[in-house]
Amino acid sequence: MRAVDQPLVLPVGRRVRFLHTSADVIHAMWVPALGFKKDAIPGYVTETWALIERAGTYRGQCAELCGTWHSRMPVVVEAVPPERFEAWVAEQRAAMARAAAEAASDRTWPLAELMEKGRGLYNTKCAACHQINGQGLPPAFPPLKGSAVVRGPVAGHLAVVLDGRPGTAMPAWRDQLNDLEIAAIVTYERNAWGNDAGAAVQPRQVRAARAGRSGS
Ligand code: HEC
Ligand SMILES: [Cu+2]
Repeated sequence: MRAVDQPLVLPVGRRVRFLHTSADVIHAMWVPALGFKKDAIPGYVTETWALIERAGTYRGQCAELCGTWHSRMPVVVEAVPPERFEAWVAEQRAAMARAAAEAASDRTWPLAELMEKGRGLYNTKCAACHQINGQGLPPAFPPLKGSAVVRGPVAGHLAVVLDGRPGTAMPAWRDQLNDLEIAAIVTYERNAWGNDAGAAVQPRQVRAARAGRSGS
């Protein structure tokens, strides 16, 4: 419960400025060894800084009681020499550029490839509520196995995923995931756990669904 998928990599010996905000409720990312603790508040930007003197792994967690998943908000900072930090930034930029190019391409993806990508994304982004086995935790979190939305028309399924269900815990994923990621997750949901659409949803369908709603 103290490990993360993506540690925060920072350079030693350089003053680092942190800008905090939140997309949902108030959190406070706190790494005691670095001395900073500041609320991250939706609609505000708060600021702190640190100067890390020694390379190594620093651990922390959310220090503001923020909801059901408060116990699952670890922070891991990997402090590395500046040259390694620069190399890491360059790698991240290159990976982001590759991912953006891949997502923007007009390629038609085979079902199996979307299922593979979709399983990984679903398990990290959606399974906390809907569960790995798609059965949800009723009545709070509905099952997606056998769901009328997931087994129904693609347009309705995409609308729920893009815009969420305002007033419920179901978030809008429009600004969190790109077209390829949403296509992969929706394809996975439609073909996993005995849901048997038998067809893929392509990134271009997600692009069209986005455009339809925003009107811009
Ligand atoms: C924080 C919890 C949470 C997370 C994370 C979450 N959902 Fe949901 N989801 C909900 C809730 C709650 C509902 C039911 C909303 C309502 O009452 O209408 C829902 C409903 C849905 C529905 C409609 C199901 C139906 O039969 O009405 C779909 C489809 C869906 N979610 C897909 C996703 C996908 C895809 C992801 C990940 C990208 C995701 N959800 C992540 C909480 C969550
Ligand atoms: Cu939190």
